[in-house]
Amino acid sequence: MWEYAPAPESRDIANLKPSYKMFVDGKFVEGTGEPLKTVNPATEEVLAEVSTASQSDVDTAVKAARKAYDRVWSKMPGSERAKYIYRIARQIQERGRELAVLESLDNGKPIKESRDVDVPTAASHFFYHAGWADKLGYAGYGPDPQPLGVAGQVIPWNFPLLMAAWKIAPALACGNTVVLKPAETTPLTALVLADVIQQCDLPPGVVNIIPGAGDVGAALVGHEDVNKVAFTGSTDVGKVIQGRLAGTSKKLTLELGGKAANIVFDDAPLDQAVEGIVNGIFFNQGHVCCAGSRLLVQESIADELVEKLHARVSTLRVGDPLDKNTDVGAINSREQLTRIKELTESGDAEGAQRWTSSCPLPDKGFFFAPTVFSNVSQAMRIAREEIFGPVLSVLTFRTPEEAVAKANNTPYGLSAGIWTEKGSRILWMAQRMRAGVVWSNTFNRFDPTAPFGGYQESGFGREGGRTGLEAYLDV
Ligand code: TXE
Repeated sequence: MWEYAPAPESRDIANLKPSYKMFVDGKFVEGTGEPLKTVNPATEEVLAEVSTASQSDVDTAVKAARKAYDRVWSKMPGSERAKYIYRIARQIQERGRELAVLESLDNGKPIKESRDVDVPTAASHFFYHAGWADKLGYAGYGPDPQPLGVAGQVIPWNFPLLMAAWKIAPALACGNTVVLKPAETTPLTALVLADVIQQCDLPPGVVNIIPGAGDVGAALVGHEDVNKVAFTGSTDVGKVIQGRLAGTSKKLTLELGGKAANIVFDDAPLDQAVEGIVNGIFFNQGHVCCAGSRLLVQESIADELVEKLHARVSTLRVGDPLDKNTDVGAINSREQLTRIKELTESGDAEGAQRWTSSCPLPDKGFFFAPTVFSNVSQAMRIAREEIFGPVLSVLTFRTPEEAVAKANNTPYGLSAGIWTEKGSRILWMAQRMRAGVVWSNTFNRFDPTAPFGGYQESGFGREGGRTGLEAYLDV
């Protein structure tokens, strides 16, 4: 039976402190909001108490960002801004172990993911955007594209450090200043990033990090002196923000939910496809906006593929996020676990066939066994709604036309995967898919050079790549 034996040194490696302050105008200060307690989802223990922002703290942070924008950051040559951003990238690398362990403690994700994906990708976003800071005149937007001003950024809990990097790096490269609100269940790595930023001597006020719940996010995005809003989170909240910003001059980008199709044709290399399917839905416990949560498999190979999939999923180890052998860690919060249970129960009620991995689950903490539903029809909730958990719905198709129709039969449109040996089919499919990213013979590959973002209810605007710069410039 699995036992939770937290390595005593993990708290030291993560440099975990009993309390954390918010970061405003270059200093760590006590917020005047109600402090929050952040919990280790693998043990349900409180990790630390975290200061939160009140409405007046939001105002103070925005004022600090405005002052830094007007007086320093927007006037600084791009080559100088680049030096600061490179420094941040290098510091993230140097403090990679601390950040990875802290991320796994606060979020619940397996250490091998925070170590090999979250932290290095966060660093690579700063490296990549540092490279743009002095080349914006060559980006094709005119000789001297202007920054927007103060960016108010709200991020979710599934990739706390990486989302902060996605948001902050392009904003800074383009000459904007930032007030960022991390998610209430995962504020810690963003606050260590604030420490990195302080150590890198960024001018005070260029980046401000203010923890808090949705009300703090609402105050930030609604603040009259914020010029640009970038939000990653649920489609429901994205719509509320879009409504509130209507009629204002604020520029908005939204990165919202998804219900991606991972499509497997009968000529696909099946073992490779199985790895891609597993990675597509069980990576980060399925808490991924672009997770491949709908498997569309060609009817002739459906039984064989599902059998192989069950065998492979049975080998996944669920448990202690800090164990290097863990494949699936903890669900980030009790609320999210409840949401996953409720949606999977709807799958049972609507007649889908549930298969659950028999791996033992820890007694404490928020865990959910990898689950695969077969006999899923398009009308079922598990085929339509974002579950945001380690749950895969299997549907079948006969022809490429049917695969496209089913893949596109969703209000979302963030990503998709296609598995086939036929290059012409990949191109044919990709042209017809309404999804911001289409992977072929791979899944969940992220790169700062590639623009990422959605169609339809998955949001609008792109992050990453040259196109991502448009979100932070007047072009
Ligand atoms: O999201 P919220 P939740 C989806 C996923 C998940 C569901 C709910 O399906 O099950 O959303 O997650 C801040 N104004 N995604 O409840 O509430 C909030 O404090 C401004 C997909 O956690 O959207 C947090 O910082 N900000 C998604 C952030 O918004 C507000 C990632 C996200 O929280 C706000 C997360 C408001 N009115 C969830 N209300 C993805 N695209 O990857 C809340 N917030």
